[in-house]
Amino acid sequence: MAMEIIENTDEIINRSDYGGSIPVDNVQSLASKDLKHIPIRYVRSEIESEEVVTDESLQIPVIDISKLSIAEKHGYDDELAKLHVACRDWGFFQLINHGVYEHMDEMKKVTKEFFKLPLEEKMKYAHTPSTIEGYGQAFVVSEDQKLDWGDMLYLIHLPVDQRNMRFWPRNPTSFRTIFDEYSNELNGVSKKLFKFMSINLGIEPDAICKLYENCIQSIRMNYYPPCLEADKVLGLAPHSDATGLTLLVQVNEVQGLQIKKNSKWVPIRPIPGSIIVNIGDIMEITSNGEYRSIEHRVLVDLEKERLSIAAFHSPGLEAMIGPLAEVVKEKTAKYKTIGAEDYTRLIVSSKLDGKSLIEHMKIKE
Ligand SMILES: O=C(O)CCC(=O)C(=O)O
Repeated sequence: MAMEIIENTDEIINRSDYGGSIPVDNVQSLASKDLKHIPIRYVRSEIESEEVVTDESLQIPVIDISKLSIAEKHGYDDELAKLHVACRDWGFFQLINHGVYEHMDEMKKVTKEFFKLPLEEKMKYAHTPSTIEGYGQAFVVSEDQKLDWGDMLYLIHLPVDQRNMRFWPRNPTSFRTIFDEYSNELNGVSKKLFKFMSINLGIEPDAICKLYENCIQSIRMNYYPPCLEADKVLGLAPHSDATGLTLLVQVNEVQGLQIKKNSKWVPIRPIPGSIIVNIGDIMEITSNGEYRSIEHRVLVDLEKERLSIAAFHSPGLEAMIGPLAEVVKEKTAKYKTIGAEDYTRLIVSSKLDGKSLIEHMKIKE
C-alpha cells in the first residue's frame, strides 16, 4: 500500500492533543555517563519484595495462525479452542507462522539504527508538551513520580489523517517506508485475530472488526539502555495496555518482559520471530470480562541494551468503548460505556499504574 504522507499541520496537532507528558532526562544519555549510582527517581524499592516465578515450564500459549487459515483444515478447531483459552486464561500468547517475517526484520533493523543516532539527531523528533507522540518518555504526570529506565519513539500510524509526520524519522532514510509497510502488515494480523476472537465469543465473525473499522494503530519503539543497578529499576512500570490488542516484537535477544500471573511475575521467553500478542483493556471491556488484560512490566539488563516494538490497536475515535451488546445478551454489563475520545484523554493523563484504568471503567456492584 502506498504511504500517504501528510507533513505536519497545526490542525493535526490539535486533533491529536489529548494531553502530554512532563519532559524528563533522556535515559540513553544518562546511562552513557560515568554514574556511581542511578538517580533516586529511578529506584523502585518494590522490586525486591515481588516474587518472580523461576519454573521454566510456565510459559504463555503458542498459537500457530497458519492452522487457522482454512476452517476445514486439520487442526483448525483445536487451534481456535487454544486461542480462546489463551485470551481467557492468559491474556498473552505467542503467535507463530504469521508471515510477517521480512517486514519484521527490516523494522527491527531501522529501529536499532534510529536509537543508535546521536541524541541531537533523535531530538529532532522529540515530543512536544501537548502530545506523547515522538521521541522521549510518556506517562510522566507529576514531578515526583518514579521514572522508567527507557526511552521511546511513539508514532500514530492509522488512521492516515491522524499521522503527524513531523515525528516520523527521516533518518534512517528507509525508516518511513519500512515503518508504514510493517504497521500495515500487523494491522492485517490484528484483523485476522479479531475474526477468530469473535467466533470464539459466539458473535458474528466481523463484529469486533466492525468496531475497529477506523482503527487507531500506534506503534511504540522502546529502547532500554543497560543499567549499572539493573536490579533496582524498571524499563517499563507494571501496566495493562489501555488499548484493544497489542502485537509486540522483541528486537534483540535480550529478555526482560514479565507478566503477572496469580500475583507472581512470569518471565516471557519469546520464540525467535514470534509476535507476542496481548489482550488490552478495551478488549476486556468489549468481551464483558470474558477476555482479560494482563499486567506486565519490563526489567532491564546490566550490560546489554534491550529493544522492543509494540503495535497497539484501538477502535476509532467515533466509537463507543463498552461491552458489546451481542456479548452481554441477557447478562449484566460489567463495564461502563464511554466515548473513545474521553477514554483516550483518560489514558494520556494517567501514569502507568497496573490495571487502574480498567478499574475506573468497572461498574461497581
Ligand atoms: O518491551 C517490552 O517487551 C514490552 C513493551 C510494552 O509493554 C509496551 O510498550 O507497552
